[in-house]
Amino acid sequence: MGFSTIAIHAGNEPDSATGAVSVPIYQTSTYAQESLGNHKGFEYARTQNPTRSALEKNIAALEGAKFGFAFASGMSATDAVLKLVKAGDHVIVGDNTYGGTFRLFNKVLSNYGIEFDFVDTSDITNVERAFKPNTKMVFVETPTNPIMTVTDLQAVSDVAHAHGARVVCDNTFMSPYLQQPMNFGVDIVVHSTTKYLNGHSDSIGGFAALNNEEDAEWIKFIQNSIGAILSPFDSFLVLRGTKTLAVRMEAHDKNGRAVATFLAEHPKVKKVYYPGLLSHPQHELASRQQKGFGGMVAFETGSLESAKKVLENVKLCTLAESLGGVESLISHPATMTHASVPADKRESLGITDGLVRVSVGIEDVEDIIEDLDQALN
Ligand code: P1T
Repeated sequence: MGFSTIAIHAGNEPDSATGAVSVPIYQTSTYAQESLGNHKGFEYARTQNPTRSALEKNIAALEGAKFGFAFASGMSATDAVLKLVKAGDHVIVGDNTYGGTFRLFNKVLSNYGIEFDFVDTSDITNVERAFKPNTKMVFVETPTNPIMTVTDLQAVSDVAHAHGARVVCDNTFMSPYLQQPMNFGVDIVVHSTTKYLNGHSDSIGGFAALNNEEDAEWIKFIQNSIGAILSPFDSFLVLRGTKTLAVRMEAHDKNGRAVATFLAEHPKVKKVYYPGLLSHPQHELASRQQKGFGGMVAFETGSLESAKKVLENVKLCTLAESLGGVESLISHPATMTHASVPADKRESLGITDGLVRVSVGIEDVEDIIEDLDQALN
């Protein structure tokens, strides 16, 4: 079956009670039991909810995974996946993840005896060198937020598996439409469904998809034990969102390419970070690993002052954190999404005070370009 058919039908069976074509929002905390221990597979809504189950089947199918779990946010999905490792274990992480992921690993989980090393995973020799006898997981984001560095997922999977470690990929920037990490040996895919999967900037959520049954049992146990579940209403919204994922991603990709090309030719722009450009150092890898390049573009204006001018003079693009919605958003990574990354580390990664990030929406692209042009000028 094709991607759009799966997106529209997986998990979306007509409701067994009423025949409703759209999966209902089961807004309930608990379920009546006919007699003691005799129920319809649903006992308590932290543990199971039909709206959430439908979404879990849907996104798992889109990632080509057997199991899927929906969480209250992207961060809680990542946190649940990190509960597969224990105190004394070592995790290799890409050095340019979303700032919140860095914060969770560096400021929270490191307090519980988990050891993290942050390396540039776009160079496989850095990954090879970072392995220790206690390495149990490699966590990558590709392309990275916001510098758009691409990691070779097959190469990382091969190295990690040779060391008996799991590979986790945060696929938020691509969505399963543009990249399916499991095709390259990745064990677990995480998402902030807040972004492209929901696609309409009206829900916070997260997801973990995987094939290993034992790991899936543990993540399900964690989901129920900690309770950072996606609500029925948010599950409904994301399920509605994924039905149009393919058409939205095509539009984001088309507009993203056009905006990146425009920026690359603009005299006020010093550098553009977009894997779809021939000048991107991993353009060839991105072309092989991804079905497209998506709607995330970052560019260097040269100074905080120049960045501020762009950010404060746009009219169509909205100055806001987040990404992946139908509307174009513009942000300043150094003070917004990556403020929790130390300044010297930010600087070395290229997250300068002059860096601006655009989540290119699906408006008419001439209007987005005209807006950026007038703000730059
Ligand atoms: O916000 P939340 O749903 O918890 O997702 C966190 C997250 C995880 N992974 C990636 C790659 C992300 O970009 C994010 C959230 N990012 C933003 C809010 C942002 O503007 O970049």
